[in-house]
Amino acid sequence: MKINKDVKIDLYKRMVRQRTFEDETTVNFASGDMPGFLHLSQGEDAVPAGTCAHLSNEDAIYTTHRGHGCIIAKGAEMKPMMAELFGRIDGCCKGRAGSMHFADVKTGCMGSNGIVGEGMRLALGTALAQKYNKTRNVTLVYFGEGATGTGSFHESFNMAATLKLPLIFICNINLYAQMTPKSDHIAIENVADRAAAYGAPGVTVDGNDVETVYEAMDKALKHSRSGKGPYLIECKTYRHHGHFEGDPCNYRPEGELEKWLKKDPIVLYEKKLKKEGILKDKDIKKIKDDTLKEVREAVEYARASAMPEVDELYKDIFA
Ligand SMILES: Cc1ncc(C[n+]2csc(CCOP(=O)(O)OP(=O)(O)O)c2C)c(N)n1
Repeated sequence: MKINKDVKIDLYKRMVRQRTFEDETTVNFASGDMPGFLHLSQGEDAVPAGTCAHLSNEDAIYTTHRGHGCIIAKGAEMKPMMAELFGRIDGCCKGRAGSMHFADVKTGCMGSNGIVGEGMRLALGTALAQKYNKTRNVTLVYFGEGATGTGSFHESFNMAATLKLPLIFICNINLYAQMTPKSDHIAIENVADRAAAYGAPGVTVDGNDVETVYEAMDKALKHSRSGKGPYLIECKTYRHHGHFEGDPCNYRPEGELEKWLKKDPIVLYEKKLKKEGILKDKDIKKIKDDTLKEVREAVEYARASAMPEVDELYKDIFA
């Protein structure tokens, strides 16, 4: 597949936006000003970038407790996202959702989810609506390998395949479910093999190579948009930070992080784009500087936003 220059720059920018947002989040969380729990995805940045670059606001995504990157790559604005992380009233969910339950419906970000595997059941509903309304839109659901052991994964995949729903399953293999290594809870090498059990295609790709992810997503979209049902893309990658911010990571073998840092998807792509003459050092610096400015403005916006009043707790409740 030939990827044009504009798409390549777009893929790079999507990764830098995710990384910069999360790096600044790390700093603000460490200062103690941000409440709650944080699960970050630095290192996995190529997966949201390569998949979301194909989508419009009418396509939907569901993410996990580690969902900031996907939501940024899908196009949500940084200011309401950062305000949400600070628990403020100007947050995208009025400060009620925090990091693990972000939603931004206008950009198709239908919800993150702190319950492992549960995004898949919700995604099934959106995909069913898309098919029923003959929209040709798709739904993506992101999850880690830990979630592939849940009943939700098997039930949702089976139902999506039986009903031929436009649902694309994106599995981020980051080698751990919390602190448990993949080989301790999954007996097969590639979880993509499981798609065959439901009569759907499944592929395994290098999740640190953004163009490879982009190409895999192109094939998945052709399949799912044409009414053939679900598709599974397994992306092999690594999270640079711990399971949560503050995790001492003492379950990682020595040298593992360093090995993966050499395969940092942003660094690899910078090298490629420079070699191809698409970006020069000064272009890269400008993209990074502009993004950092935007993120820092989002932090200022969030800090200046008010805390929600207590009566906010009783609004927008469906019962
Ligand atoms: C139903 C449920 N069981 C257990 C947990 C506790 N828990 C939080 S994250 C996690 C591991 C998830 O691993 P994975 O799906 O691989 O995603 P990753 O954290 O690696 O992105 C677990 C077990 C939970 N949140 N929900």
